[in-house]
Amino acid sequence: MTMKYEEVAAKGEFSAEVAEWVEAFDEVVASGKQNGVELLEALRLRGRETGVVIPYRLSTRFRNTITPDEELPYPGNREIERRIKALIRWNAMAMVHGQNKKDPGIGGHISTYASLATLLEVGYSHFFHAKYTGADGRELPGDFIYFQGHASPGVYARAYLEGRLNDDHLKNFRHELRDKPGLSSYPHPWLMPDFWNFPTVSMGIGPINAIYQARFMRYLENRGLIEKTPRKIWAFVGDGETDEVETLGAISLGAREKLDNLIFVVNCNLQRLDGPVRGNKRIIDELEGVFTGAGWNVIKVIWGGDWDPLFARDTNGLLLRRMEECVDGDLQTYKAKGGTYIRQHFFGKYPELLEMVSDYTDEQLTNLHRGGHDPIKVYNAYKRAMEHKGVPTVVLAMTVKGYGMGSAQSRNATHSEKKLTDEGLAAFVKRFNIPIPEESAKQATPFRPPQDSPEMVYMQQRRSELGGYMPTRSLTAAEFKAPGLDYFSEWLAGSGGRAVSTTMGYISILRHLLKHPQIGKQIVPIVPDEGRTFGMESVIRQVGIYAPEGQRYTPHDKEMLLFYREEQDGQILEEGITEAGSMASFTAAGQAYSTYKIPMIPFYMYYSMFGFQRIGDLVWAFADARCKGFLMGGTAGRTTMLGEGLQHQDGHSHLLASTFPTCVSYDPAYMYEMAVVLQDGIRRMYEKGDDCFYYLTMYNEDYAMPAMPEGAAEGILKGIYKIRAAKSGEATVQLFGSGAILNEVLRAQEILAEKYQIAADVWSVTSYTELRREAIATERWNRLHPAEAERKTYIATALAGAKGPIVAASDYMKSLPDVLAPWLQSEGRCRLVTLGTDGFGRSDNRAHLRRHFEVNAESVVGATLSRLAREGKITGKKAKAALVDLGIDSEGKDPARA
Ligand SMILES: Cc1ncc(C[n+]2csc(CCOP(=O)(O)OP(=O)(O)O)c2C)c(N)n1
Ligand SMILES: [Mg+2]
Repeated sequence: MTMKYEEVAAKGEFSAEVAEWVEAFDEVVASGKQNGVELLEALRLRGRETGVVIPYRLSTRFRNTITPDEELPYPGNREIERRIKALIRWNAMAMVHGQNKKDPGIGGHISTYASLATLLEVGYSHFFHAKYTGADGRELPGDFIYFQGHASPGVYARAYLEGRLNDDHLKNFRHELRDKPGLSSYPHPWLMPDFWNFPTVSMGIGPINAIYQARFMRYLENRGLIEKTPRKIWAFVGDGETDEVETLGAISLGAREKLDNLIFVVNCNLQRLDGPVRGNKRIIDELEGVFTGAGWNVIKVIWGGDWDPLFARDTNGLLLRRMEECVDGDLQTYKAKGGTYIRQHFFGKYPELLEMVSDYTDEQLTNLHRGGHDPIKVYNAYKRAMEHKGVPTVVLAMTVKGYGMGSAQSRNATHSEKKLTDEGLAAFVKRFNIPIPEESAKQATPFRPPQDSPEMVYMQQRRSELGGYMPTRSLTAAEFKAPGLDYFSEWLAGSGGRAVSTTMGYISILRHLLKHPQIGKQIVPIVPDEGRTFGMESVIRQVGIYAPEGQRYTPHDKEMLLFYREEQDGQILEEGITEAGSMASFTAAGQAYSTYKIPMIPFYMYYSMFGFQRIGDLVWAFADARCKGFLMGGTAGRTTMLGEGLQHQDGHSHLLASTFPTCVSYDPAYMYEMAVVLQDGIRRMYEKGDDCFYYLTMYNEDYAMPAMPEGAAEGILKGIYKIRAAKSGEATVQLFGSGAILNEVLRAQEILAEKYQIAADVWSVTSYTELRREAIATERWNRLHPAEAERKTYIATALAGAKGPIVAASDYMKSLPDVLAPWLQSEGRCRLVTLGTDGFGRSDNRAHLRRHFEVNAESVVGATLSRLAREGKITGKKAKAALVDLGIDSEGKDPARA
């Protein structure tokens, strides 16, 4: 063992007595490393007892965690694997380069995969299991891999060699809209549903989803829904990507819940897009500290094997010290400039080091590898990671961005490199020994050796031993029968005059669903520390909160009926205050129908304000992953969520929801509406198999829930139905209401009739978004079929014969009803008058909030009369007097601007 400490001791920093102690320690270590660990642990305890506490250092020396003497020999054929890797490198490069030559600006990345190739290939040849075999011989799903998204050309290139993709695919990289099938830029299950599982390319999304995936796997195991297998979740993460809060923000969950099924590999190529990740520091040191602090097992793979002989010569630790003097910016420059520069500036700093490499040529110095490019080092790191028990492992692998790309290597601009020069391509082919003529090289022609070549045989054999190709996304049509509408009869019947909120109503539906004999166990209630606010105590009592270690304490409320119950097989995921974490759980559960072949039905309930606007990018990835489930936005509505004010009162989540192509959103007013939507949602997603998800808003205002009017179900689902026709006479005005504001609209109908003798119909609009989508689709069809009979939109059909202006009010922004404006025209004039809650929320009670935002019954009446005056149906004078009468301040501040 090298005594690096001697170097410090030599400077006289330690006393002779300390030196003796260190010597004794060395002897203990010589008798076994574990003995050394025990001794240090004992000393630490003793130190604490005697009051000697040293500050904890979370990063160790800048060298590999695994020493050469601990390394296991490589189990594969290195030479063949090197050739396979070279072929993949070439095809990835040829694909991107070729496409950019043909279609300048189409983009793609070549330098990230160049740095990642060994890290992936060692996995492909020796670790990534496509499937496992269960105890009864059944085939079980394999490992999950979260690839660095922009390394996808390398993943495609391997699939091409494997024969899963053909030349046409490669030719159509980033050309998805042609007659031949194309390859998506990045991992998008939506676009390549047989290939990709996990969308990763938005930085930070992959890592947090991987963590919660690992936890969800344990959840399914602990609940007995899947068999325990040694399967792993691998997440390949960029070092720049670790800047994202999502990447590191949830790592403590890994150790807390003992997720030893999770392996992070951070590709530390020291660069991001614009420049160095930590030019003035070392990202590996920083990440080592962060992950160690979070309780992970950290394995550093910094230096390649060709440094080992130099370390062996480094008897006084000077080489390591020199390495530690360098910051990442230096390390990047060395790789960009090569051997001569390295000799002069790295080794040249100390004569002893210069001497150490005097028998090395400049080329040899150029080619001193980094750990992430050395299969033996990587293999050993992965092997340890696989075997590590109790906590997750992070492999911090130092690599070179643009590895092997000649003058483009390790340059700040490397990330954006899409093409090499013709000479660069020829040099690449030569360097990696690709057996193609120079001319083909310059044309960036893909190359696949014959099926019976040693490389192909070896590669196929490795994959077949590991269970098949990866990534692969597949579905097995699971038998699923959704409960019928009669299962929800309790909510269709109304509350019998009892005042309840839709939130409470939802909780009672959830409890009912959890009891369902078939699908009950597949329901996954998810909540971020708002369970009690939402009245979930009864659900906690019913199915328990998931806690992998059970409940290790006696809850203080144990004697109470609704105590805080944690169980190893608890069904609720109570995530704590993390909407991102909750969303990641929702994602793991929402794609379980494909990843685990179990159609789990997640219900994620949260404050609607902290949904789309806070974690919208995770929702986007959720949609990309073809996930299913129910987002339940609680305490919805800018005026219904009272008291809390500006940052709590949501008046726009429905607009945000409308931007997600597969999100079906509803703003139900009554429980029967919610029941109809939930029933149909389960049927549509799980029985019919649509890859969509639902967003429902829920209010915390108590009011009586009416029974479902006859025949309302279709309209509820389509987005609109007439809920109360004018009591007497034909209506001359149409009123639209949604969510809790529907009650205000119904009150307005009465005021209009009683005080102003105006007959109005009231419509419940459950989804402006769905109505608009239908209308757009119908309109598109009409546009594309000008010679055929025009089709009628649903909104037009529903409103057929309904006369007069339309006044719409909701607890959301005016833009929401406005999305229907194009279909609500009459004689060149828009019939629609919109009331909504534009502007920042305020702290006050509902009556004041609704008056302020002009969505109370009086405002609806005022808006109606005002419009009738403009249409000449009543006099302006009468309308003006009415406004005064209704208590509306015509000169008051505009809430949208105030
Ligand atoms: C949320 C988000 N922000 C920005 C980008 C643009 N982007 C793509 S790759 C990249 C740099 C990635 O650097 P790193 O994670 O170190 O990966 P490397 O390519 O170096 O392996 C950036 C900023 C993105 N994809 N996602
Ligand atoms: Mg990087």
